[in-house]
Amino acid sequence: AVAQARAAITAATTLEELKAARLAHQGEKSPLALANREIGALPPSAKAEAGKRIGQARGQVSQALAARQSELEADRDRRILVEETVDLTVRVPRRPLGARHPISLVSERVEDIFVSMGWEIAEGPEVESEWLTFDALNIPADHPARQEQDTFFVEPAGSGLVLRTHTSPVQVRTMLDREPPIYVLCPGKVFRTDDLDATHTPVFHQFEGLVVDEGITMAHLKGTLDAFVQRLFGEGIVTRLRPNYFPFTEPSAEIDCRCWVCGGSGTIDGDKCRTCGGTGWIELGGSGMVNQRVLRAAGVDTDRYTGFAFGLGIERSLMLRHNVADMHDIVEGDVRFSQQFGMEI
Ligand code: FA5
Repeated sequence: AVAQARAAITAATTLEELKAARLAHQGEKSPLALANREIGALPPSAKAEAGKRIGQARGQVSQALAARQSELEADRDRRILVEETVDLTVRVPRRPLGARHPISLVSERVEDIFVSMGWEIAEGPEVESEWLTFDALNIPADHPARQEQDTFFVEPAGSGLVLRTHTSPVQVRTMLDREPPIYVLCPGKVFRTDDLDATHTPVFHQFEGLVVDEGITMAHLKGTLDAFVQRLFGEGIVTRLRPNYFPFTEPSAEIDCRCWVCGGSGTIDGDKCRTCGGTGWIELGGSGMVNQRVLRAAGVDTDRYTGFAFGLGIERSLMLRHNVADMHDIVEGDVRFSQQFGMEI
């Protein structure tokens, strides 16, 4: 019976199997337990000897069980240590990192360029008064230019508030706020009821430049724009000033850059270039000498001071600088698009 028990105990490879072996060889129905019970029926002379032998046998079985028990427990502990190991070096999925939007990067770069020329940054609200957005800029209610900049009006009708259609109201705010000499850059978000297409978006960004000082001429405007464009886009970039009309500047000029997709030819493989609409030029913004009427409305002494101003689209600047062919990429907010630009532009 001891040999059988030992065999069963050794054969047990798990704690469950050992439990079964213990029941079979140490339990109430085990051969040794049965033998123990039969001692009572033996003649008195044989009782002591039988009791001793069965006691020894039960002791041996107990020992074997205990030994196997601790072996199997040690096995189990080792296995748990391996199976439940925490590997602190494993790469776990993290919340994906975002990226700074290139519009922010270009805006900061433009600001840096002007700040390095000694200009200051000025800001104004996106919900702006109609008076500052239009009237003070020589765009009265019946002026056709008011319709040209398709305006979002703020309810209720007649509130006198609009979502600013350009950054030019910040010009007026600045002139009302401080005395010349004024050298400010006003970056910000603007809104128009334009449909989203390859070169337009209803919410876009402009930066407005304003200089008011003694003896300022159109030559200062041209020199400033040239210096700026060369620093933002690089040496080779070609620009042109095209006579134009803005109510708030006189004379006025459109600032264009040569189209970077078709190289200025207006066609790609015989088809009309979609980026510049076949003109070979991309319009960057408007500029001019600040209209005397605007200076006067803002309380500037026009006998003493003249000024120039310009307003450029940041989206257009980004497209030009980084060969972005479609405005959709800029507004859709796909982090993979932003990631291409890194942290600095
Ligand atoms: C103006 O907004 C004038 N305030 C600019 C100005 C300032 C002129 C100071 C003179 C003196 P314009 O409407 O042309 O001008 O817009 C300026 C630039 O904004 C455009 O040249 C273009 O680069 C950009 N822009 C206009 N509409 C959109 C649009 N829907 N999406 C993206 N960019 C646009």
